[in-house]
Amino acid sequence: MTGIWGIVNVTPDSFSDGGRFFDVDRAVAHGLRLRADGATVLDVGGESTRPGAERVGAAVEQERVIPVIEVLAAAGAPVSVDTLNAATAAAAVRAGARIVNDVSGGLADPEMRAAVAESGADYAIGHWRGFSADMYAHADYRRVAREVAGELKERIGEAAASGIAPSRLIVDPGIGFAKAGRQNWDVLRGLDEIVALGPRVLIGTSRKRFLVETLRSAEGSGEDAEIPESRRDLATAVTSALALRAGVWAVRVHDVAATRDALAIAHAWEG
Ligand code: PMM
Repeated sequence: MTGIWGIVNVTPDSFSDGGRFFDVDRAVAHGLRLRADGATVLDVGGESTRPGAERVGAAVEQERVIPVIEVLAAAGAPVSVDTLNAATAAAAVRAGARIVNDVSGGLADPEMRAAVAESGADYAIGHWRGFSADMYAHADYRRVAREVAGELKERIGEAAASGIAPSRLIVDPGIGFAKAGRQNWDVLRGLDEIVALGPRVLIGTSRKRFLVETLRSAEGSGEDAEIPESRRDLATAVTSALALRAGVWAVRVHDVAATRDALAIAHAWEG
């Protein structure tokens, strides 16, 4: 059964939940709600990675995520921490997180791999070519899926060399990270190259810009046309069903209930 990572953003500036959960109690309640909706992992993050986002320090990040992780883990939920910082990863594992979700795959913080190796947590490594502020400057590819798979293979090798057992790894092609528009579709179309790497595969398409661009183009509306959250969540759920068919291990989403339903239907189709 394809896993569902429910997104718990504890940031005041997340583009997709508008900072509504920037408060421990509310973030915890939101996480528990996602768990009840069918999330298999709750992915707690305190630093927005949306295009152009400012970085926050590790201290602020930990103030945001650690109390939330403590409560969710104590409630029995499998928790991952979405962070680029080794110190935050280590603190999160001490607070009960079982997975470190590093969208940079170890490139953002030179201490990250050692911290994860030491922690005993599973390690999700994303495909990444630079911080959000200028990541589109690196969106230059000849064959996107092949290059993403090749770079992830390097990250897998580095993680293994740091003492992280291959069975603890999860790989993510980093949809939207240093990839513009249709390059994301090229990655999704070539997911078999990522699956062939060996580790479990995670993907995150939820509410992302490339889905919005596709919906706008389908309806013939302009670049600034508003696409409500409900439509972005429906588009996301469709990608979840297609990800199941592509052999993906888990999808990372905001609307867990919609993806749960989409996966149930896709499963029934598969038989
Ligand atoms: N995307 C975002 C944040 N964290 N983690 C993984 N593993 N994969 C992703 O695609 C991913 C991620 C950015 O989206 P958000 O700001 O809506 O959380």
